[in-house]
Amino acid sequence: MLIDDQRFHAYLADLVAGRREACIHHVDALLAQGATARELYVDLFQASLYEVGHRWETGEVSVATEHVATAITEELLGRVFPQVARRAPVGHRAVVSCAADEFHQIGGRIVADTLEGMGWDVDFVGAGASMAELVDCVMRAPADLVAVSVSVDAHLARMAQTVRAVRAADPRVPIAVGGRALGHDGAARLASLGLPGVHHVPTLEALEALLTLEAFRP
Ligand code: B12
Repeated sequence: MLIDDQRFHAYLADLVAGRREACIHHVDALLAQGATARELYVDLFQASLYEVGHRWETGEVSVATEHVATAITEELLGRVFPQVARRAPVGHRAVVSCAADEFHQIGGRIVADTLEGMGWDVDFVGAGASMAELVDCVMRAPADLVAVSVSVDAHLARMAQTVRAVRAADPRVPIAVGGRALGHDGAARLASLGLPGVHHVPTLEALEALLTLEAFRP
C-alpha cells in the first residue's frame, strides 16, 4: 500500500500547515511510484479533508486553514487528472452537479474526473448553478446519467428538489446521488424523501459497479 499511515500523516501535516509545494511533492512522488488516481482521490484527498473537517468542527483548526487545505486539494485534482488512464470514448454523456445550495464540490469533481477516465463525456456543473441552469445543461444534449452530490445534512430537502426538477424535465435519465449527507442508509433516506428509482451511490467503486450493470447500460 503506497499511501500508508506515515505517508498520509506527512501529507496531512503539510496540508494543514498550508505547505502547497510540499503537498505537490507528495502527490508527484506517489504518482511516480504508481499510485492510482483512485488511491489519491480516496486515501489521500478525501481522507485528509475529512480529518481537516473533523479538526475544524472541534476547533483545532481555523476556517482559514480549512480554506487553504481545500484550495490546495483543488489544485492537486487538476494535477492528477492528466495522469488518469483514460478509456476510449464510450459515447455516453453525464452531467455532474452539486445539489441546490450545496457548496461542497470536491466530491462531485472527483466523480466527474472518474467518469471521464471511464470514457464518458462529462459536463461538471459543480456548485452555484440554479436548478433551472442545471436542467438546461441536462437537456442540452441527450444525457445518460445525472450525478448529484450532497454533503450537508440540512441540504437533503434541496437535493430532493434538484432531483425532482431533473426528473420533471427528463423522466428517463438515470439519476445517481452520493455524498456524506446520505450516510450509509442512503437508499432508505432517498425513499423517505420520496425519490424512488434514484440510485444511492456512496463510493467510486459503487459508481463503477452501477455503470457496468447490464440493467443500467445506457
Ligand atoms: C472543504 C469543506 C467546505 C468548503 C467546500 C469548498 C469546496 N470547494 O468544495 C466550504 C468552505 C465552502 C464549506 C462550507 C460549509 N461547510 Co464544509 N466542509 C468541508 C470539508 C472539510 C471537506 C469536504 C470535502 O471536500 N470532502 C472530500 C470529498 C472528496 O469527500 P466527499 O464529498 O464525501 O466525496 C466522496 C464521496 O462522498 C463520494 N461522492 C460525493 N458526492 C458524490 C456524488 C455521486 C453521484 C457519487 C457517485 C459519489 C459521490 O465520492 C467522493 C470521493 O470518494 C467537510 C468535511 C467532510 N467530512 O467532508 C466539511 C463539512 C462537509 N462542512 C460542513 C459544514 C457544516 C459547512 C457549512 C454549513 C459551514 C458554515 N457554517 O458555513 C458550510 C456550508 C456551505 C454550503 N452552502 O454548502 C460539515 C457538514 C456537517 C453536516 N452534518 O451536515 C462538514 C462535515 C464539516 C464537519 N465536520 O462538521 N465546507
